[in-house]
Amino acid sequence: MPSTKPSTEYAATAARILQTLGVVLPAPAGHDAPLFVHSPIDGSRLAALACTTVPRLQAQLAQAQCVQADWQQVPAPQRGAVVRSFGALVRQHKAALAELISLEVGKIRSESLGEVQEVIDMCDFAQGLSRQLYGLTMPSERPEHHLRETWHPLGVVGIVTAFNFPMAVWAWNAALALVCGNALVWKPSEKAPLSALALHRLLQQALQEAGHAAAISSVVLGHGALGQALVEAPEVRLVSATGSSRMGRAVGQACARHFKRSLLELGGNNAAVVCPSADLALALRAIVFAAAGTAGQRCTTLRRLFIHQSLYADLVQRLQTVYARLPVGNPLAADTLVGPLVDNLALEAMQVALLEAQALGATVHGGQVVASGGGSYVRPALVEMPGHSGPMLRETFAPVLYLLPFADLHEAIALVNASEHGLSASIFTNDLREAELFCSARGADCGIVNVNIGTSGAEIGGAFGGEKATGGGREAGSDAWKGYMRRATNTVNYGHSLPLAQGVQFDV
Ligand code: UN1
Repeated sequence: MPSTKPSTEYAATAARILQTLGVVLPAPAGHDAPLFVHSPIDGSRLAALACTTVPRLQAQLAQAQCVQADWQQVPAPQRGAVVRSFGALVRQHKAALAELISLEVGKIRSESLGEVQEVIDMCDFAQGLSRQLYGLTMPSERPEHHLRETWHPLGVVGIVTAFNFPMAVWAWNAALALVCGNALVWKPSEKAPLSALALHRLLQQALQEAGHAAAISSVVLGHGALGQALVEAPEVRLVSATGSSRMGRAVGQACARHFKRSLLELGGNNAAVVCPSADLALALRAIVFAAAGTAGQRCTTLRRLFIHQSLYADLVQRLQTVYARLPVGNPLAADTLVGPLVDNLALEAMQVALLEAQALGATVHGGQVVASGGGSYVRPALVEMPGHSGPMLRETFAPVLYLLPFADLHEAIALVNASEHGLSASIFTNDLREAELFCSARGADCGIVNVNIGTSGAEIGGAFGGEKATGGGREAGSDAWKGYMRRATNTVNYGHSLPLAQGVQFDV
């Protein structure tokens, strides 16, 4: 897959974007191991950065805790105004930010623009929310008493994000955490620090223009050990972590040890069911975007497809036809739909999964490695499985779609739920009963359950997250903001007597 630009030009383009945004990259000192950033497009180096040391992280956390005291006193609508200004800056620099995402993680242009749009949407949402941090009032059982709940800032929030959504997932957390009155420390993926530094620079600008302290939000760069130090730090009241279930388990356990909150958004082995009444042309488009879009590297990517036996041969044939002509290549090229995998390890994991499936007797269509001159490009794979087993039971972060026929919807729902993860599931049907069953308590056991759309590409207005090994956290819309605040239940006695609840008598 030839690059459309010589590799040095990618580094130059990234440097130009960062410079326009006013980002000063942390330069590595001579004796430290630098963090090398590569472009998945051709494997070329984009930058070498200094990692944040643990003492430096601790200093940033101490500063964050210090400014937390002031930030939580700023009225929420004023905090919302800062998030609105940040969103306006992101709008202004949308194209440059999107280009940086494409360079650093290899997304096609349209998807990179979509990711930046998700940041903007989140800012709009959070700004509106800043006037709607509602608490309930409840009737008290006692005369002349008032019972209500009030919501208060929680404290410093640590945000750990993955490479595949290097801007949007932080924005889901940051926009809410900020209007909720919390300071932030962000550890982005070591594979995508430039996107983080660029986006964060705009937040710094918005904070500065409104006269707020820079330390309200900061970025730290490094590997797992730094993330662990962030999670363990006493200043951090909530850790929001996106990534593998293995990482999430460690984060969740560490948070539990310190009685701090965790908000986990982990893997998904997402499934869709195609029923006999489905609109097949619509289902086909939805399935291909969900399974092959983003080169299979979304946590919401469709990985398991259960097709009613009456349609199986027809739909698999149609999928094969579409898959065979999917344009795989340089994500900056206008007609590309499938860009590169993030690195060679991802490519190896995909090949291992395909070999395992073949050893079980599966038929694999596609999945070939595409010669690229540096990047890890593959043709998306369709895998006809002999049963629900082997690699089909785990999340491989690559464009592999496992296919299995089913006879009865209840059987298909059981297969959807026979996964350690519980992020996203879809049904394609025109039968109201089937659709409602799938969305009901007897249906898919996921955090996101869709009808006649794919498993990926959720809007920010709904709460995002899933069950089981997906971690149980909810981010973005709906009432996810409550995770970033502490709730106080207030009982106010405005009378002159002291009746006790539950009729208890205690006269002294
Ligand atoms: C992720 O892959 O971690 O629903 C997030 C989607 C996107 C977010 C994915 N809005 O696919």
